[in-house]
Amino acid sequence: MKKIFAMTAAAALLGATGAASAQTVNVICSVQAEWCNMIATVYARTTGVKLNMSLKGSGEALAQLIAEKENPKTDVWFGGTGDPHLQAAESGLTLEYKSPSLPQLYPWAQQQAQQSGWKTVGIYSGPLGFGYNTELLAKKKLAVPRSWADLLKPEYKGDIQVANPASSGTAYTMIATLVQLMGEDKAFEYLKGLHKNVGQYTRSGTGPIKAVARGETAVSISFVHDAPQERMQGFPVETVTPSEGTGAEIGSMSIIKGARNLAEAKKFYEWALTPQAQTFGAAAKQFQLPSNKATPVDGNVPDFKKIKMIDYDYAKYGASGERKRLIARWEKDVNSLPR
Ligand code: S7P
Repeated sequence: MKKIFAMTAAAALLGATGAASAQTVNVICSVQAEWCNMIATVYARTTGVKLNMSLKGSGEALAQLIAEKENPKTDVWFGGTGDPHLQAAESGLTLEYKSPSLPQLYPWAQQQAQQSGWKTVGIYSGPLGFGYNTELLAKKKLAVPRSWADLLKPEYKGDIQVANPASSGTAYTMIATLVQLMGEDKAFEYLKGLHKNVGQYTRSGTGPIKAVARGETAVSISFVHDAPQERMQGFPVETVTPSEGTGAEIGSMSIIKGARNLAEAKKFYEWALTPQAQTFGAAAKQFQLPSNKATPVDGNVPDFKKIKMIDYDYAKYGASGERKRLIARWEKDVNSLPR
């Protein structure tokens, strides 16, 4: 019902400008498939413009954009953690574009745009935490982990999943969060301890919460907003945020430098910043906090006021050199160790 309402609202919004056209926009979509597919359907119906969607996690999306730098095939990169968008901006992969809608966005979304030299913009935010399978924890007689420190306890050995930071923006957010919380050397000592308890490093950031839902692992390090969708499907999934504090992503959107369909890319970008377009996140059961201040906030969106958040330095940890250096250190100091 909600979904139909959201589609109707978007259709009304676009009705005035939605003349049929044979245009297409090539989009790398780094949110979950349901949201990507919903906006593609609505946008085509209401504007006549086809969104050619390629679904990729943030780390993989950045790798693709680097590979196509000399001959870009993508027009817009929609969603995904903000750090790789900042790295893309710094590497000259994305186009400077100052949206007239910026004043309608929360300060964190505007700051993301400013820090990138107007080459990206925040479209949502969401905190990092732990997902857990209530039935599996009970069966294994394990307590709910409530702190980063808890995850090092030997009883969780093999029962924690997190993504691989070399391929996942979610996992990079974890490393950057720990470095800011503990200082770099202590954070890497921590990551070595965590490594002993990790049963599997997944390719994508959403893999671990899905594994929790299916009962393949008891605990995941995941974005908290990715859990309600699993719960709504009947899986016994709950989340908690670590008592020491945690970081958050600023999910972002960028126009690609050299975009072949630039005019249409800008129209789609503007649409994606409207409150109406941003309702499709929750309609597709994705519960990040939308960046437009006028977008209604669904009750499943995590309440940041109740979470101990660190003051995440997006500029520093989104810088290309820093990101590459920390990932390389993780490969060398942590991933090379036996488990
Ligand atoms: O849509 C859910 C979500 O967690 O996935 C995005 C992102 O693609 C994760 O990428 P990685 O696979 O590289 O970790 C997040 O921005 C988003 O909140």
